[in-house]
Formats: sequence, C-alpha cells, structure tokens
Amino acid sequence: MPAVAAVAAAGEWWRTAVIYQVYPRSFADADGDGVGDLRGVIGKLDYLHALGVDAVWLSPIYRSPQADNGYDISDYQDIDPTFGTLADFDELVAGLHDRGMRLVMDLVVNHTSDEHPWFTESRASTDSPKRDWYWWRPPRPGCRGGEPGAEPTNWHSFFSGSTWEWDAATGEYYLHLFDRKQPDLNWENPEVRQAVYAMMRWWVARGVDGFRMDVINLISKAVRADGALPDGAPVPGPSRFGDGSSFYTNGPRLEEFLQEMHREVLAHGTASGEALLTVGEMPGVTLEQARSITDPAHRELDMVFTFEHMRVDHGLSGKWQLRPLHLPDLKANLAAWQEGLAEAGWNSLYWNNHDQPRIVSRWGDDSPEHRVASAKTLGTVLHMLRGTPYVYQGEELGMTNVGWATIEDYQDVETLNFYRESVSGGASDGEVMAGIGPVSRDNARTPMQWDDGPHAGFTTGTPWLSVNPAYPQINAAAAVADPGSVLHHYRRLIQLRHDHHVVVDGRFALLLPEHEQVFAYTRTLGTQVLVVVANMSGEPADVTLPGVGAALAGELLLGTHDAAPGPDGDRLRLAPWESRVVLGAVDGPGRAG
Ligand code: TEU
Repeated sequence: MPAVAAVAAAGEWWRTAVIYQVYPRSFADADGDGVGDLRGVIGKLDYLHALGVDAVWLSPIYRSPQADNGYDISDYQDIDPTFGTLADFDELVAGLHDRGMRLVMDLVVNHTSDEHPWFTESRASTDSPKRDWYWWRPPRPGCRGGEPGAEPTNWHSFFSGSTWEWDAATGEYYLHLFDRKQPDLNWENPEVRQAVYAMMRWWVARGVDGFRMDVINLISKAVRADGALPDGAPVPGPSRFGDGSSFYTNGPRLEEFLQEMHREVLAHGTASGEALLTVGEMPGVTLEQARSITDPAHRELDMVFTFEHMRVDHGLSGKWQLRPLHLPDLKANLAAWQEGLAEAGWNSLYWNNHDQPRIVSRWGDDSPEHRVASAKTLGTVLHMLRGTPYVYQGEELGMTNVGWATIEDYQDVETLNFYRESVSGGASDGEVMAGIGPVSRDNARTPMQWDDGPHAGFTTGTPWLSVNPAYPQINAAAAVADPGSVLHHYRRLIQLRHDHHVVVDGRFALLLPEHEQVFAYTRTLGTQVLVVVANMSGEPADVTLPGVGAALAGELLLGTHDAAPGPDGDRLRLAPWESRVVLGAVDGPGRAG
C-alpha cells in the first residue's frame, strides 16, 4: 500500500491535509488599531505550525469598504491598508512555505463592492461599456422606480430586503443577492470571466496555493433568452418577497463556467507546479450536483462546502429559529455525503466558519463541566470522516458563543439587516434577539483569545468587536500549557490523518443510525478498521456495536477520558461526551473486526 506521502506526491496534497481558516479582522492585531492584520497572522505562524495544519485559508484581505467585512471587494489586486500591504502578504506566503504550509485565498467573484471601479464605471450611464458587467434592469412594467413593488423581480436578499437597488441617476435597478453594497457580477459576459481569470492568475503567480470560492454556485443566473429574470415563488407569511433561489442557485451554466475556469487557471497549478486546492462555497448545492462538480473527470473543483448539515437544526422559518439537534438527522446527512462521494468526488468537513455559530455552544455543551470533552468529541467525530477537515480559528480552543442580548453589541450586516426588517415587520426586540443570540455570525467573529491579558492578547488597542468574556478560562496560552486541552486533542487528530492512510481513504460505514446519543462509524481500508464512537450527550451511554467487537479490542489511538473502561466484546459504556478512536483489524472476509 503506498505510503501517505506517495499519495500526496500524486499532487492532490489536499486529500491528506487539514486546513485552518483565519478571519483576519479577528485573528491577531499587530499594530494596535483594534483590527487584526497580516503581521498579526505572521506572528502566529509557529502556533499554527505546531498545531500541525497544512494550509491556511484567509478570509478576504483585499481593499474593501468593509460593508461585509471584506466580502465586498473594491480592488482585487491590493491589500486593504487595515490588513497591511502586498509586502506583508509576500512575507506571509514565504513564512508559510518555509514551514511546509500553504495559503488558500478567498475568491469573491459573484459580486464586487459598489465602490469597485468596474461598478462605478458600469453605473455611470446606461451605455457604459461596463454596463453589462452587472445586472441592470428597468422597473417592473407599470411601476415607478424606487417604489416598493417596482423591483424587476420579487427576490428576497440573503441579507433581508429586496435583491434590487434603485439607481435614480440611470433609471434602472441593479441586482445584489447580498447587501446593496455588493452588486452581482454578470458572468454571462465573457469579459467579466476573463477579468476574473486574469486576477486569479496574478495571485497564483504571487505564490497562492488555492482558492476558497465564495458563493460560487450563484454565478449562473437562469436568465431567459429575452433577458428577463422570473419572479420567485411566493413565501408563506406577510413578506412581499418571493423565493428566487431556484433562479440563481446552481444555474444552467455553472459547470460550464467552472470548466472554463479550470482550463484557464486551475489546471495550470501553482507557481511551483503543484495542485491548486479549490473549494466552492455552495449554499443549496445537492449531493448529486456536488458529485458532478467534484468528479476529477469533470475538471471543475476539488470539493464544495455544503450547507445541508448546517441546516439540520433550522426551524421552519430558517436559521433565526434554531431547534435542538436531533442526532439521527445529522448522522443521516453526513452519512449520505460520505457514501455519496465515496466513489467520485471528495468531501470538505467543517463545523465552524465565520458565518456559523460556535459548534461547542450549538451541538456540544459549553458549560464548565462539559465544554472541553464536548469540544474534543465534536472534533473527533468530524476529523475521522473521509474528506478534508477545516478548523476555524478558536475551534481548536473550544471557543464558545458570546450571544449578546442587545443589538447594539452586534456589527454583522446580516444580523443588523435581519433585526431591522423583523422589528419593522412588527416583531418585538425580545423575540428577535432570542433568535439572534445563538445564531448570529458575530458569535464566530469575536477576537481570537490568545491569553488572559487585556483583550485576550488580541490587541493593545480597542477591539473592533468585543472579546468574549470567557477568555480568562479559554485561551491559547492556557491550552498550550495544558496537555489535556482541546488544542492538544486537535493536534493529535491532525496527526492521525497524517499518520494513518485509513483516516484518509478508509470506506465509511455508519453504525446505530437511530441512536439518539451516540455517533459511531467505521472506516475500513484493506484489513484495517478504524472504529469511531462518540457519546454526544451529557448522560452516560451503554452501546452495543454490532459486528465490530474484535476491532474494538484494537489499539486506542485517541480517547477523551483517561482510564475509561475497555469494551466488553462489542459492548461499551461511554461517559458523558466521551469519544474513542480505535484501530483494529477486519476479523473476517469483508467484515469489520
Ligand atoms: O456566505 C454565503 C452565505 O450563504 C452566508 O452568508 C449565509 O447566508 C449565512 O450567513 C450563513 O447562514 C458567503 C460568505 O461566507 C459570507 O461571509 C458573506 O457574507 C457572503 O458570502 C457574501 O459574500
């Protein structure tokens, strides 16, 4: 069996890699202005190297008015002064490469900032040479522009309100699926696509090793031959907006555009001739679509970020109304993606990012009694799956939600827009804040907690967003010093993926699908069987794992609870939030040990 290194040598380094996501605004502030920056990241490279991660994904650092914290770009080929300079960027790339690590950039090309020269030129006049670089449409027939209901379609924006902004100067609306300061690019226009590819090549030449592609499955809109865009289906309730998602999600030319991007940029690899990692963020992508998009034979992307598992606890009205996790639902979804991409394609694996609340507060238990064990066990369940794991900054420390009670504490455009729309629609502050607290993206964006000093060691200035008051107990300095910390557990999980081929390529099989407390599965490669068993509840759990008795008696590679009683055949007693990773052998042809 080829050594792991041999597989990596085959070029697809990302199959054995673990990626660390840095949200630059909140990671580390080197110049004391209260906002994280590139020199802050450079200062933490040894910390990341010691954790064992193989690459860093940087959320956007480009020049931006920061209306959506950088996901609104006004110059793709420059660094925002808040974050630093191109020289700082080059030093960061060199620092990563010197440590054998790689850099993945965030590619935000479904939309630009409304302050990008492309858009200011497009907006200048209806016959601007760049007018067709964006989506401009006249008011709905018989309606006066700027009045509610006059928008070209009834689509609801991801960030509340209409997806259309009236431009009185040129008498037309422009499309923005997110905030009005994020106008959508028109990918139907080949000039737009070529401009994007040239920009990507520019970054590749500067040493970039991959791209995380922001909402990339929204770039193809279902525009009719006459240029019209259809209304969306009405949604239940008082909203005047409809759901237009079927007209801009996984559109008719998406794979054509991705194949073109692959021919133009991705196939050529990095400046040093290695594979570029590509991961497409794809809200609303289905397993079937992901299998096609990540099938190497289709020459599109390596993996996608699905949202399906991130929505298993959403209420009827969506994310702002979370309900308790029903574990079998989560297991069923993850198992479907594990099995669905077993032959062709490849999974990304994540619990956290800069848009999701902290997982230990969401699906773990962030009380002092169980925070560490539940954070470790959530890590174990995710990292032993087949695919490329992503660790979001602070996840390795078991950082928790902040859940502020008043809207004044929040800064996230999605959260603030939702609050305003809900309250103006008649909801009470209390009702809305009850939904925002456990879900807002700002839960993920509180500054990184480096130590128990002022502002958790994030800045010597005033942080742009308040530090989570839990930092004296939860911080990197304490975690590094404590062998039993979540940090060292994550370091060991990452090491297991680097040391054991079965973690990389073993076939997944779910056990006990209906068990409400326990998440258990096997990974089988040749005669090797990895058994992963996790109690995801605050109560002890007695389980019988059919057919894996012999393997359970194998080598305990990683456990959360010292001196845990061994298995009795295929029966096991697990403490609250306990998990184990056991390496055994198949005890009979084709059957897990
Ligand atoms: O997110 C897209 C996206 O789907 C999320 O905004 C989602 O709607 C929500 O926040 C999570 O439930 C990407 C970026 O990750 C996000 O930060 C940007 O705000 C957004 O695109 C627009 O660029």
